[in-house]
Amino acid sequence: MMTRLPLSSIVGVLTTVSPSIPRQPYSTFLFYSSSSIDRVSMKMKARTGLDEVASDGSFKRTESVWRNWIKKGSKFEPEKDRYHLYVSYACPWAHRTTIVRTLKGLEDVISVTAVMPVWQRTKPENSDDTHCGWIFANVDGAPLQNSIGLGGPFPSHYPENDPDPNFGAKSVREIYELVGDTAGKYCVPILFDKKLKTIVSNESADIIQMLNSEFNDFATNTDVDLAPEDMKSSMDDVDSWIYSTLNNGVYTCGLAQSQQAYDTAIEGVTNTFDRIENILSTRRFIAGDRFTLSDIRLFVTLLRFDEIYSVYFKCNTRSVSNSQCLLNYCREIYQMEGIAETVNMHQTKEHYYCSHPTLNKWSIIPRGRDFIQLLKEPHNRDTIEQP
Ligand SMILES: N[C@@H](CCC(=O)N[C@@H](CS)C(=O)NCC(=O)O)C(=O)O
Repeated sequence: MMTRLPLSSIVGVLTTVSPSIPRQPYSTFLFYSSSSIDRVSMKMKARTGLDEVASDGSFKRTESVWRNWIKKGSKFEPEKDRYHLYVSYACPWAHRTTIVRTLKGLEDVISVTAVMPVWQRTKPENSDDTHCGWIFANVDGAPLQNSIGLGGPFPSHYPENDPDPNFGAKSVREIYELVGDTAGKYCVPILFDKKLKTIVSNESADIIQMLNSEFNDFATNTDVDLAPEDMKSSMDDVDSWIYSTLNNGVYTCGLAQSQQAYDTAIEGVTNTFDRIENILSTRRFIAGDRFTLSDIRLFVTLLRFDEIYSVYFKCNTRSVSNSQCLLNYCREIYQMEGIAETVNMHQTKEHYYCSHPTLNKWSIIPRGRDFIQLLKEPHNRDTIEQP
């Protein structure tokens, strides 16, 4: 258990298929053998983000399916040591939850386990099952490579990652199977109920709201309210366009399977980048004068932008380091108490660059210019005039 988070071989899947094979809707799961392009098609839901491709080549994220809510008097009572977060340091959606857990002072209330960064075969013993995804640390494990046996070696555990403390599961997929999930993909974050042994939610946008408002009887920082009533409409507004064009837009660029899909997505990323740089030149925070959940949602994307999205997802029209307001905005957030401990750029880069052999077969990790070092420098956000 983390004490201080305080925080496919998918044999030639989809993107490497012969041009003679038509692209399939994301709801159709395809397996190709790299040598013979031997096609087996099974009608089932997408099981990894790499399969979520519409017929025009654009990435379409599957909606989260576990959407329960923790509330006093409900089946899911707020309680100390009842709920567990499964996260990845790499995942921006999961990162939202660990930041809120830290800022609210819920480290002793909600336990956390971070999975290992590089996706692996989740049923390696079954040669017909080519799913790849998140696995837990294995302290006795041999060094790993990527899911097609290249790259690395990657350790089988890091000091910040632990085996699954609840069930000894080897993969996140096992957690989903344990609760009888039949619909979704095997993603993090998961807010897990240890008492009822089920998933409460796998939607980060909901989890961060619950952590903010439902655990005040146990939180250390009850005075921290990251979604004040009078800011909610401004937050909803910025969240919606930032989600579609930037938080998810970077994935739509990076996972596009047609030039047209990429062109549309990069236009959105670029315009939003300029729009937020402009907003942050006169406003200290994205939804107004106070730091809110909307800033956390934006920060986790900006944090990964220069080192990963700009390079790996081809979002190279802009960079945070060349955008003065955005850079200083990120510095201010990174330097807030507890936030730096939720960031692990090493595991984040290792995940992205090494988990999708169709995008980076040899799992080479670009060196970058040490964005984290830039975030440690002084910021100027206190010079922004408050209304
Ligand atoms: N809507 C979800 C999205 C979560 C999500 O897509 N997580 C990714 C990691 S960044 C994941 O676990 N993907 C697993 C996969 O694609 O197999 C949320 O915001 O919580």
